[in-house]
Amino acid sequence: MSTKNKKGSSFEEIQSAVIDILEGAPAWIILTHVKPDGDTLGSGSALYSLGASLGKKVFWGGVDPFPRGYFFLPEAGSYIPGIDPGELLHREGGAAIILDTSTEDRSLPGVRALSEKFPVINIDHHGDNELFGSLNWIDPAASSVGEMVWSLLSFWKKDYPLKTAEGLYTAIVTDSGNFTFSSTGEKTHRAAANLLSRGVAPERIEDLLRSNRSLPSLHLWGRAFERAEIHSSFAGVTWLFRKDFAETGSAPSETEFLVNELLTLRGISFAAFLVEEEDAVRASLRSKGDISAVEIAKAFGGGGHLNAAGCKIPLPLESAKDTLVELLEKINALRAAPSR
Ligand SMILES: [Mn+2]
Repeated sequence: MSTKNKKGSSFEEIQSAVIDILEGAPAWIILTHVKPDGDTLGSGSALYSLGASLGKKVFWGGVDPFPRGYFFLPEAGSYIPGIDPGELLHREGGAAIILDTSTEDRSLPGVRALSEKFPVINIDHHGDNELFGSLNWIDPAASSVGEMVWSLLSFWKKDYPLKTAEGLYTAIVTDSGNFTFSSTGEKTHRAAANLLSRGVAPERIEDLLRSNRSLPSLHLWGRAFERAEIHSSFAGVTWLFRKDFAETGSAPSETEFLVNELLTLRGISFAAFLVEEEDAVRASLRSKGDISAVEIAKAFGGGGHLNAAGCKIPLPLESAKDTLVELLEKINALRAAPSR
């Protein structure tokens, strides 16, 4: 197993450098990615609780509003939508910590420029991370940033509050697909076991996460399920129009995990969920077996992990879907060809 990051330092060296910055900084400015998910929010909430317990001035936020489904996170109430990290770093000093964010585009504008003047710690598990921090800790083998932050705190030998443990557990359980995705390792389970020993109640988190659905979002998912199609016998595809959100009264954030349902179709090893946005279509892609979701995302200028990726297709929804289906047919033809 490699312990080197892209800059050639071992994880222990990077973790020590992260700890030095966090210990020395009077203020922590924690940043989550666009369309925030359970990993970025759970890890962010966890670090917020830790910083507060250490007497730091802590701020956290991101580009987008806080999604309703995660209001239960201990520090949800302190999240600042549209946070201005530049203004905070100038005013408070300290360091910024960017979580689960592979590209500058997915963070707040100007973050890369800030890293020339201030400590900006980039913690991520996407292999295609653009290393835009002043310190970059990238571990593509980790199931989640939650797992990485857990290992950081274990290495640090810091005691931390239950709120931190709950945030980390939420991050890990959501980003590992309840410990089922291929990125789930022994360390993922060790992290979870340790968090349980610190008082996390898994059934409580599960109940907050899943039994937390709004009726409009159930109607929204129904529309997507009704349209679902199978292409080239291996791909499940569905989509939502902007009007579906308006007509059902759902928020854009209420589609997290929808794409995973397509992968439960018998014989299906690739899933694509398309959402019409103002000027493009946002595609969430999932895969298993020999299909690479990230390769398909890259064909449209996107990125992500082997089995979970995304991209933006600058076309009307129908054309975006047709273009994707054509690509899937080509992939299917290549797979069907006898190997030699
Ligand atoms: Mn993640």
